[in-house]
Amino acid sequence: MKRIILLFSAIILTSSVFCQAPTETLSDKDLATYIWALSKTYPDGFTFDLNTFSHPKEGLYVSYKETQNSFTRKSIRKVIKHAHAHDNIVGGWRDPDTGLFYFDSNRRFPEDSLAAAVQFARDNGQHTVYDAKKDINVLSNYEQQDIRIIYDCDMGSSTDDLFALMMLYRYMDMKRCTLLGVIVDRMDRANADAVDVMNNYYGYPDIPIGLEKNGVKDPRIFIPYHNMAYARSTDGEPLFKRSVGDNGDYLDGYKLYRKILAAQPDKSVTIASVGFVTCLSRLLQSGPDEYSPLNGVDLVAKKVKNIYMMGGVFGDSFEHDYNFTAAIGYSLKFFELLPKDIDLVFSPGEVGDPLYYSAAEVISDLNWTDSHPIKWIYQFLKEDKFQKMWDPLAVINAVEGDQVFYKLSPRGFVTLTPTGETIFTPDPNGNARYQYPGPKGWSDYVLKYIRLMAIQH
Ligand SMILES: [Ca+2]
Repeated sequence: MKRIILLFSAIILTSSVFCQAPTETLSDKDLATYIWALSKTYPDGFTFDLNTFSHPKEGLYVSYKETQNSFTRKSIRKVIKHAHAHDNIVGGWRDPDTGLFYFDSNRRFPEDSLAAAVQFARDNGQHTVYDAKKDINVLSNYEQQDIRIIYDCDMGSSTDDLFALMMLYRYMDMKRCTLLGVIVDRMDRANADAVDVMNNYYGYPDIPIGLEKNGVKDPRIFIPYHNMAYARSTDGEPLFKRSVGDNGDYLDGYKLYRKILAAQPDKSVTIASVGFVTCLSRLLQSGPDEYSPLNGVDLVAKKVKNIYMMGGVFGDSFEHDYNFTAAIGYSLKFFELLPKDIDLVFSPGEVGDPLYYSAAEVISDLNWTDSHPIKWIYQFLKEDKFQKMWDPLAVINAVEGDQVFYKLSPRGFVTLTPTGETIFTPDPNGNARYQYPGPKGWSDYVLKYIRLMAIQH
């Protein structure tokens, strides 16, 4: 009954009194009554602009630490006072663990200032940044973990490899991970040159790039963007900056793995593998060299913490996995040699299947610039396909952490058959888990999250 009365009072307040009254004419006491009523109307949380007396429709919002722990009706006055002295934004959220409703004063950032908002959240001990336009919360990960990632992709075919790489740069901007290097496991230096363009475009020109030199011969190409690095303007100038350039060379992919791993602390490296496993396979089969006296298996066992892979077909279906089948000899060796105490998390294709990012949405999200490598692909190749966002899932999972964004299967071991089927055998001591497909709300959330990353600049 109490709840009904309070809800009713909130509706009355909203509809009859305050909407007609300019905010500045209200006393803080009246405002506090209103904010209290809002907490009953929006038990899951709200953000409220005291200037416009409305729920904001855009912008990023982060709570100030000064109004932390304001969970009583009495404390709302203090929150309002702080808000008046700052951005005039008041928010509230309910802690599901304690049932307490917390009120806070918020700072507003433009939607394209995610890194600044996350930094502010971290400085203020806040777990989340709220995006009002997309109605999603972004984790600030303020208890910063030391996530060191090697990104292994088959750049030069589907564009989801590019979006996953874009997300890694954005995570770097937010200081949520360190990208140690990019391995291109699709042969042809044009594919590594495309990464060189991306590194430069996103402000990380020195991230090392390795290139597969003895991998899958002539793999299928879905979208032929491999010449993106050599795009020129109408007056003949290169469109995109590069740091390796035409005369530079790339280390063989497995060699770069060895070089990077040897220099890292033990059990510290996360690998996000979203292409073939040729370089990983050659790494495991490698012997001691100038970078490490260890063979590949021992080097991986010593340095690698976990691997997040786009691939695998689990559950009831027995289909071939494209990434593994295209390089079946390498893939079989990879599964055979990978030490069984390295955590493996698979993102099967079916999980990313509902994540359509249309060409129109991509171009719209990148409308903040005329010249952009991904936009170029969609504009100049007249690429109008929907691209499923398979690869970003492995990156998101690697950075956001287990079970934050996704549900995983119980543990087990995964083996690969000579025909490319991934077989999962449940075992509580197993090193492998796979991601379950999410509900529609989850797919919408992830796609919004990828799109929020894309508009940052
Ligand atoms: Ca890929």
